[in-house]
Amino acid sequence: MPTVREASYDLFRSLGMTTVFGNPGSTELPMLADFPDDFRYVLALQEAVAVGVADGYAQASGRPALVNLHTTPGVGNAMGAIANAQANKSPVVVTAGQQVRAMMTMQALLTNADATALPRPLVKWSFEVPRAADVPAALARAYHIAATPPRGPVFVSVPMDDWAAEADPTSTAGALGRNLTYRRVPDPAALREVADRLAAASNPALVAGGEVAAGGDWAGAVALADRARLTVYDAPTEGRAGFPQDHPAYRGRLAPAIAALAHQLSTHDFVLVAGAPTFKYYPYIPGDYLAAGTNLVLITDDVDEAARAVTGDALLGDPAAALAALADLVPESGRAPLEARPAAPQPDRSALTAATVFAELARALPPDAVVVNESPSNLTAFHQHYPVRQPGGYYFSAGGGLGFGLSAAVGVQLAQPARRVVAVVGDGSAQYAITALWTAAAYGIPITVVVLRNREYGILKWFGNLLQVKGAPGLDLPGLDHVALAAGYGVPASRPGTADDLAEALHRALATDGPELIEIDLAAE
Ligand code: TZD
Repeated sequence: MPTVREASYDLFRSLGMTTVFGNPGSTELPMLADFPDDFRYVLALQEAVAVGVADGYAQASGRPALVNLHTTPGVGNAMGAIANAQANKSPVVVTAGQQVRAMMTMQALLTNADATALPRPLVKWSFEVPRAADVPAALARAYHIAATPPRGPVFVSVPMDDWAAEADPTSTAGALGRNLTYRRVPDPAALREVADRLAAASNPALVAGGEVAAGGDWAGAVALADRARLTVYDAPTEGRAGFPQDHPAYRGRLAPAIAALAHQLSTHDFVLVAGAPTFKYYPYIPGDYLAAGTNLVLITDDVDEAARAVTGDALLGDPAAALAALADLVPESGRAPLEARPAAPQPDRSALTAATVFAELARALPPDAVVVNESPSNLTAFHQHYPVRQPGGYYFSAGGGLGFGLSAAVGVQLAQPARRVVAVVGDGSAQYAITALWTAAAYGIPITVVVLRNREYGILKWFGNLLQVKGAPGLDLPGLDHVALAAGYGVPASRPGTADDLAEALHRALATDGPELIEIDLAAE
């Protein structure tokens, strides 16, 4: 009779989850005992980093990623990253250790007193197995829930004595080898109606959300935009790109403020939003959600997203499949294809502004490179100067929790060894997951980290102006030296002072087989 541990590893293997991201404590050691040779353990030095790495890995591999955390304090440390994974719709299977069953009632040290309540609002399913023998069945259920759209994190707490218990052969056999098809096809009649509305519109637009390309390609979105002559935008505060940003029909990102967004869409009589919430706004600038003549339809596989949308009709189903189907349904438009916007003027190379840095990145990186962005005050400059050209080429945390950038870059690079991954992070943001540098160095993960040092929480000063807040403390960050920090974690680093030096440093970093860090002292625009 296999033990719970043996049966669980058989299950993980059958589900393709042979990498375990984690940070162990004594309550996790029974799970990690006799760790099988065909599995890989990726150690993070803090739990938020473990989950952030797994989030990047899950998104970039398109499959659930397995995390193992320490009991209460470990899960507690990871909460911000679990919130990010929820917003990113990232299928992360979080397991955590728990005290032995015999000592849970007396609440011995390391007992997670209310294990399932701890991460509850952030996960799709939170569970502690009533019977040790059913741990493999619970893990299988967790995997399938995480993988079903809308995808997201799940949590299973496992008492540490469960791993050595005998697995229930019947429930284990039931859990192994099941195949689920997760994609939901939209209603054909409703799709037909959307196709008719698109065809009848005089100036239709597509807002391509990140979920459009979550399956790894955006061909349906491109085919539909080309055929129906759609003007294409990114959704505001989106975590991924859903459309090639060097396509002539692409017009940039929508503003995250209510009135500004309505204004941007006001020339369109019909707007199709696919794979993004309508809309994720911030800050609050009140106004009408849409101009009087603009009609909107949302296509999403997230029931809650459809229900809470502030305006427009909604159609439930897989957004990529829906766009591909619509491309077949709509007639070829008689309108002329859109011409590309004029390119943004090349920034002056004499000073290392954010714009100069991003223009250098756009020059240096191959088209299939991946940028993980966590540089809050430079987001607009980034999108002006760095076009995302291939699916999966851009990640940003849709949850807004800092620490995603450095961690997710490590996970994306592990999932996509053939692509070069660059993390672009602010000097403030870098601190929330700085130990990810150690993981990158320890496992030879060849990310390039570009730290933009402005010695402040720049975006918070910008918000301070907007909100007319004066005299707020805690917004300056003097004295951070990332070249020295990188050295402490075993990552080679440099601080180029000119655009030419930066180009050379990037060239070097992109050619090495380990991580490198480049710190830029940002010049003001
Ligand atoms: N804590 C966490 C976990 N997430 C957050 N988003 C914040 C705090 C608040 N916050 C922001 O939303 S942006 C920001 C903070 C502290 C400043 C980031 O500083 P930076 O970048 O140096 O990385 P900028 O470009 O100077 O703003």
